[in-house]
Amino acid sequence: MLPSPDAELMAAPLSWPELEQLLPPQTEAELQRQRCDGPTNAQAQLRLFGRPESEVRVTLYRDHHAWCPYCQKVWLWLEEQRIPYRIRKVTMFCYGEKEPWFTQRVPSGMLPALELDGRLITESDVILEALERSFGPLGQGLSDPDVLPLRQLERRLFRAWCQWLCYCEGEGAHTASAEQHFARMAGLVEQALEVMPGPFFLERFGTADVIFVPYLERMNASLAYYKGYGLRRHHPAIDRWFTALEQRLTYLGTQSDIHTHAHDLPPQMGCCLSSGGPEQRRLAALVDGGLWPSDEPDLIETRQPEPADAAREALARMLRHRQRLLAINPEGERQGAAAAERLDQALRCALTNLMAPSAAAAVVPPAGSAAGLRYWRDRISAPRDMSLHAARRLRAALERTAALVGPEQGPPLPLRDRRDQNPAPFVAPFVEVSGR
Ligand SMILES: N[C@@H](CCC(=O)N[C@@H](CS)C(=O)NCC(=O)O)C(=O)O
Repeated sequence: MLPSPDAELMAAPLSWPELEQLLPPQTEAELQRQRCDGPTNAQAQLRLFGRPESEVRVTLYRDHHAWCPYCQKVWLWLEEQRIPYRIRKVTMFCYGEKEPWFTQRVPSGMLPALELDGRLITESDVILEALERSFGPLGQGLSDPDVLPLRQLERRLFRAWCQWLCYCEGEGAHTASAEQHFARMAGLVEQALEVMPGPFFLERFGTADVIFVPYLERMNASLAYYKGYGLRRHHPAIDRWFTALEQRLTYLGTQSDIHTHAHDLPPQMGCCLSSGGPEQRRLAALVDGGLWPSDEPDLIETRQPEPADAAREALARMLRHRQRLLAINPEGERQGAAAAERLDQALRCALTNLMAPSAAAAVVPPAGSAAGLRYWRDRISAPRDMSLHAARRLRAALERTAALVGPEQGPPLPLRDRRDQNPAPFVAPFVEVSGR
């Protein structure tokens, strides 16, 4: 006899050891080796690409959360060129206190910074120039006559985006003209792509593409969320470019998603203003809820199909940090032992549901745990915590599980700063990774 849906709903969540058993066994040494030599990932402190550590000449200082666009540019360049390098992560002003060891070296605290053969360099373009001199350009280099006009175009597009995103609220004439100006600039970007035989800005993938990556990714996310504007739908050549980029493991390791950018940009940009129409509000609610069909035309964040291990990746990352995740949730320990126990059980329910083969067989979390589950849903950050697909899977599982017990939301995400995302509780003391 088939179990009734009610019986399925009554099922208990898996215990922590049972959840651990759903993952293939992996030693810490294997994990570190994969981070060091495997595909691009946000957790590595050392990248060797199979080479000896003695070859490392570069240290990249980038932000903990992978929110800084200029850091992404340098990070992607190093990954594409497979240059062995160390990574030291630094806190941005908007989410915590700058590390004194960093401000001693870079008094302004600005990121990215890079050490090359012991020489400290700041300003992302100056960094790329120095890297090109030492290791050769990525395709056509920064000062190539074909690349220079593309760099200027990227800045024009950037300014048009800022103008629309940060200075235009609602649906008035001012907003319409900012939107038109942005669409014209994006049209110029399309023309630049369309004259090429392939999907990239020049014949081969190179510096020009790397320069466009951080802000086109942020434009795609923020314009969908704050303006209801689907960049990839309105501009097919830009969509083709993103689709080709998504074939590269280097990009996938640095790629963020719509939810993360929608909420990391306001404190970085000063503010992001919503157009407030019905379509914009609908799209923003879909993103915040964490559940939307992957073919929603104005919310295309990837055209890569979901990899088979997306749920396992999310589970592994949650298990690694579960104690800290439980400790920082305001619905937990600070409310007493019963609340802590409820939250522990709720998280196990969500992770059990994440791994369940069918959404119908949902384990119901304890009453009163919806806000705690949504607190985590709202704070998963890609690629800091996990890849885009894993993050999407996990948000959906948290939301589906929370919805079984109620509509309560967690505290709203702050706009002026993201001190709720202070990395301090998660930061392992820096250890020089040495020996292989
Ligand atoms: N022109 C600089 C801009 C760098 C920049 O604006 N960095 C920001 C982050 S995106 C920063 O480090 N701000 C200090 C902070 O937020 O902590 C470059 O290209 O490197």
